[in-house]
Amino acid sequence: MLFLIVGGVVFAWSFSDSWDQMNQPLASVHGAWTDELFWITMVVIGIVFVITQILLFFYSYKYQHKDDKRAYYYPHNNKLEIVWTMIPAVVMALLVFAGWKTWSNITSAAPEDSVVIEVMGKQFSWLVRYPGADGKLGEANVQYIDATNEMGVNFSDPNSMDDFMPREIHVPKGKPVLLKIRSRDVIHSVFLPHFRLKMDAVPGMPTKFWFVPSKTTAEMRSETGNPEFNYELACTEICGRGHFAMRYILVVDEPEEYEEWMAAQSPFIEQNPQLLTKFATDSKNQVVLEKSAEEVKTEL
Ligand SMILES: [Cu+2]
Repeated sequence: MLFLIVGGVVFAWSFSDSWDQMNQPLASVHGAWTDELFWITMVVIGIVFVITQILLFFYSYKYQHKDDKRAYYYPHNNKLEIVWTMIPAVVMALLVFAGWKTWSNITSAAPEDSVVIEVMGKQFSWLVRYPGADGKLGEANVQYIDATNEMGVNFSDPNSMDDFMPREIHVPKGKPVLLKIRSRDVIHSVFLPHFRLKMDAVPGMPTKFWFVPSKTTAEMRSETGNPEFNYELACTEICGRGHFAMRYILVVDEPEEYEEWMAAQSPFIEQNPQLLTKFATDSKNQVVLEKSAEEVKTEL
């Protein structure tokens, strides 16, 4: 009985103590569906958990061995078997069905007018790329990766010319945002807790996730009363020694502010023009690596 009481108190304490960390304020449209499902599931299994734990400890106390007491022989009851099989089966099926419905809504195709952002995990940081004014990400391939071109963008692809790699992610409030997720080395995982967004970054297997942010960073700062508040992208897959350092700031702007920010960004290739010389291509459009600037100039 002591176990039941102490265990119950610790259980309740762990809930209340970590409440704020576990329940970050919500800032996305689909997050409301996730939260609803989470809380329905939590309440259902919470009630069952509490009842079964109380019975488990209480019965083992009540029916403990006594010399003058014999156990009642009660081998089988079909009705009871059916009841305790059917009820959990139906409840589980309903929860699974609701989860599947919600998940297929969340992972439906992103709207055409989504803001597209590429996020690439590497040991140990995030690399982020925007498609620029043309709205098209240039082609990328691991074979193009070098110390400067960390995302392996093909700079002979015209679509790459206006791609930019900012130090912070900016997204507009109320507009759909599509994250195209890749990894360069091991499995990482994109986690944006305020948006209820989590998706693995898997080498060789691009993944994606789209969402609609519903609160700007400024709104969240006044809601939380914390003027320093920032949305954070964290890696949520233990990926090596520097895993803890994989932190990236995400800013939700009003749409006008977002447009201003976009206009102020300059293409990656403008900041690193030396990459162009590496990407002088032959007729088959194959990259000739490590060409000097002089060689390229003479060829041109
Ligand atoms: Cu990681």
